[in-house]
Amino acid sequence: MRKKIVAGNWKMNKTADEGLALVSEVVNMVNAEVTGDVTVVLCPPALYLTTYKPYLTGNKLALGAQNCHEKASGAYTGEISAPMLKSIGVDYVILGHSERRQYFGETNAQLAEKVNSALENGLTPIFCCGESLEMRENGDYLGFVKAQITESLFHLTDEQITKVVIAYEPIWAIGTGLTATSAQAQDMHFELRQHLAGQYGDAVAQEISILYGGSANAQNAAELFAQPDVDGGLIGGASLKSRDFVTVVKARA
Ligand code: 3PY
Repeated sequence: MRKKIVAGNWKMNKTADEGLALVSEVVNMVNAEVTGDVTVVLCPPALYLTTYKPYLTGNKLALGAQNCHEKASGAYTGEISAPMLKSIGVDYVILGHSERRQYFGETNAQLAEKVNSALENGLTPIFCCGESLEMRENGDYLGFVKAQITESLFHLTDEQITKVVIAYEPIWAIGTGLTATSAQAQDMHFELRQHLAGQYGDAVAQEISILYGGSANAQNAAELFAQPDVDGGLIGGASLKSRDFVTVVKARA
């Protein structure tokens, strides 16, 4: 059975107090209302991780960071490493979000190193992939997304790849209000699982959770999650409102 996961990517939002109010609401709602088997990962800005950690009570909630550096330590001003995240009790780290690829120039090769560092330090990478609108309309978008996975993940062993969570986030659906239809999401997730099976075999591919991201929200989550290869969601805007986020969580539980 693949792990069902709903992760909230807060991006660069919320002051410390606003964030703490959101965490408290989400924790209370999840513990009171969610009975099914789902892991809920909160990914606030790194600055707040230590403060929020003690508030994540219950057995469903985990803490995630939005990025880490590929090196363990050194002269990299402003950066945060995987061992540092692990040392404060973080379990997950989002890697290769399209915003980091676009604004910070992250490459598939660099992301391979970040994935290695996360795994070496006992963090679960949530590895993001996805194509632009131009690519979807005019290009080999499937080949493009498969190459992101090949170049950043296919050096891993069978054991390591099963520790990675993949998030398919079409860039044209991020922050645009557009969402992939459930059929488009399922087609891509199925293709990505086939791609993983080609490298690692079907049994391993069946163990890897593939999340959908890109304007998933309280209205469309149930239909997306009903697809056989959609194992959960990486949620942007809707993770900033407790009721909306917990509605998404309940759609997956
Ligand atoms: C979105 O939902 O827009 C996201 O980018 C989630 O990571």
